[in-house]
Amino acid sequence: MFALMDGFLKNDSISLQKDILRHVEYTVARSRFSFDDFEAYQALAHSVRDRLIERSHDTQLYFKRKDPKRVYFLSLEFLMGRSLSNSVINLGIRDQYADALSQLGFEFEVLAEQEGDAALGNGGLARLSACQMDSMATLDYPAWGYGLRYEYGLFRQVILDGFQHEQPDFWLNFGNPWETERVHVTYPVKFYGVVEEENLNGEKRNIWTPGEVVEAVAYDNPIPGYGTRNTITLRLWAGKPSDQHDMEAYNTGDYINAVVTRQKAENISSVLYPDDRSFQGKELRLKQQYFFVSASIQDIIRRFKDGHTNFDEFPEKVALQLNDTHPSLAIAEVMRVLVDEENLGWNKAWDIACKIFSFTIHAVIAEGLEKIPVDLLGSLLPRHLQIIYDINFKFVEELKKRIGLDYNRLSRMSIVEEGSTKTIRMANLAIVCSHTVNGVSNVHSELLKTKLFKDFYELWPEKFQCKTNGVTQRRWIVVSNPSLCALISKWLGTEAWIRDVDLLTGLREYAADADLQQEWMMVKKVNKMRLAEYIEAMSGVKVSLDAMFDVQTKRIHEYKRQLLNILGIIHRYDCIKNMEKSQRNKVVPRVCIIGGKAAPGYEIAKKIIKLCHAVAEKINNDDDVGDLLKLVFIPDYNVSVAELVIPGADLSQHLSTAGHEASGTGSMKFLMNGCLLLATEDGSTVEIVEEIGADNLFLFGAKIDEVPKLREEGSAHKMPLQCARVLRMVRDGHFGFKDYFESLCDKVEGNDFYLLGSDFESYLEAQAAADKAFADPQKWTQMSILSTAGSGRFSSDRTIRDYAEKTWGVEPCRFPSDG
Ligand code: 26M
Repeated sequence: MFALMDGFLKNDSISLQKDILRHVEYTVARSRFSFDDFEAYQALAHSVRDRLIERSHDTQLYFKRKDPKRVYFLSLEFLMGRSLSNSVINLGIRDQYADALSQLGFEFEVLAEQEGDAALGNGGLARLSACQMDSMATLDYPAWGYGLRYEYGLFRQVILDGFQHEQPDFWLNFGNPWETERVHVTYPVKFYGVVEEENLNGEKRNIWTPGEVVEAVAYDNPIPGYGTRNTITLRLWAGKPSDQHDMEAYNTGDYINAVVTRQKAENISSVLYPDDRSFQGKELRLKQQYFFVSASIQDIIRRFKDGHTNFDEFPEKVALQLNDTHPSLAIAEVMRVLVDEENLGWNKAWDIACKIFSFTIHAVIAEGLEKIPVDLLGSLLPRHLQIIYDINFKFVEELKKRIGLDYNRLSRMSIVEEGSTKTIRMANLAIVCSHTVNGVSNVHSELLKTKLFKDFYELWPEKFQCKTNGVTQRRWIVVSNPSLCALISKWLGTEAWIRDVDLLTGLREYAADADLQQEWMMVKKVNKMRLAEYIEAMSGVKVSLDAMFDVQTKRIHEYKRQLLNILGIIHRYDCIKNMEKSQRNKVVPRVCIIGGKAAPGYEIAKKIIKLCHAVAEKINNDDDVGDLLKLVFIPDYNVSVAELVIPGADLSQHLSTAGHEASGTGSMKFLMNGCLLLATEDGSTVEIVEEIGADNLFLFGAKIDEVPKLREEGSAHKMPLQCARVLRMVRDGHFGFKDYFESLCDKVEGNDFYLLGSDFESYLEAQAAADKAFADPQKWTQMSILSTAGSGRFSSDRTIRDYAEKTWGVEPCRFPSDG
């Protein structure tokens, strides 16, 4: 089996060239003498795909032979972005491909731009899944990702007259060269119907007769590791009509209806829910959750049974990671399969379930947690509702023995919430069954223990862990910032930091070195140039490269306070306008860049986008201000836009009201790219401060424990004058649309839940400190180098190693080859 250790395919540039031409001719079906950029991209992608497939096969066969414990990462969202550059870099053959292409008259970078994003997720949680897949592959863990193959990814944001409009993202339109459809890997997934108790030889059995069956088909997406031959798989499920179920309908003669019903099956995986806030109790969403969970569990059990007969060994071979509550029906599904189909008996099944699940929470507030109406669950998944009731009954009985008849506490901890609509608390279910529960930063994990899940922490302190988030330096430095990557390797004298990111601390000793600073500034300049070109192409605004590029890009949310940023920009504009002309040469010029999508139903967030455009319109057309201040909104922010924006940023803003951002991962990407942070002490920022020191970034605002008191005090009396003044400008119609913006102003001047008023002065001070630092290029550059040097802790490699060792109990399983 290992005779051809490094595979059939050769990677020298001549072989790659032939390979690309072969794909032009036979896969893309164009003449090898005449093809355009897109066709060249397709052929190139197929050539890379061949290499990925070979490595996946090798990896899977090797895992099968070694039979290690595997970890299965269950997530309803993965924001993978583009795959081409990332793949060839991880395969270690980017330069060879670039050579091959240039001989054919094409440029690698240009072809890479042809690829669309795979945007099967909303924001932080979804991009985190993608970063973690990269780390699991690179660190050689025997891991699988499981998710849904949405036909429509996150909506495309189109701005018309400054307003957000949503357009469907039919991303599979031109085919997807990275995936492989596995026509033989399909499972029936059941819905609706009835459960009947049967007596079989004196034993009670629950028989679920479904009302609908949909087939789940696997689509495999290879995830190559860097510096290893290991290539793991992200398996995404798509809905297909099930023949098994249709037979009856055809037999009854209702042919037309039967065909129409078949079509409905595909709806399950058709569209990603675009809200990253809360649960709305929609049936289709619940169907999506169960569909992907059921197919994944069937797949995992099939793999286990291929080689094992005794379920006692299951926990030694399987770890299941729940990415938030979205996949937590997996718990009820595992119980159903073990009890109803494998006949293990409840206690044994429960014992197994409790050993395999672990659970990551990404939410901060109780309102963000999923609660499924019992009526909905009972109609869609009648057997699962029974199982959840049984789990809860046993849990509450046990709890009574441990804590006595404290009914308040019992009802808080119960999986079932009584009330006008009875619901299932998915987080409680996940905590009860998981052996470990973790938050995504230190402060968030503490908050889980002291507030959100205090009762559970007191019952099971040993379950609670912290896994501070991280991002992959392969995507966020090597792929997106090749010039910085080369510079770092040059000064460290090695590329080893790409796998061993702690080595970045080696840059610290050169932070004051004039030569490094010079080269560092050059790299930033080049990246700013790329970004400036993009801005001009998107918005027509010309920006000065000497200005500070100040960026806030993330989903639009009230708690992330893009409004604070915009009010600060209005204040800056107002100051410049009121300044003596002779004083204006002291102003540090700024290009303020804001980008992000608002959930389609989130009215206030949409108004913030409109306000940004209205203010930009005014400022950018004011010749009196010129290059001293520009404001641009970057439309349709996604992974590939982030790859362009982040390397070009001088300053980035992370303004969440303290206590509201569980972690925040954008900040880590900016940090790696030598961008200085202006931030509140929230989520992972607290840990970033520990790594790089408080004097290496610009902190402001109320701290987490000050927030409740400030809220109690109310806002009116502490509204600073400058803030009142900018709000007045908005109210007076300085930027037009005064009626439309009224409700935004009311929120700040009303109860000001997100504390814009009370943080405003401190925010302006931090901004002034940033201006001052930027005016001293040496100092700024040194801080920039120290930011990158201190970013190693925020690599997803660290996070994943921690999960593997402390949560999953899995070990690396590396295919024996040179890479
Ligand atoms: C739930 C139900 C129905 C439809 C959508 C959802 C839903 C989807 C995504 C709810 C929340 C979702 O994401 C939340 C999220 O992205 N949380 C962020 O997770 C990051 C990674 O841990 C953290 O860094 C951020 O602080 C946190 O806000």
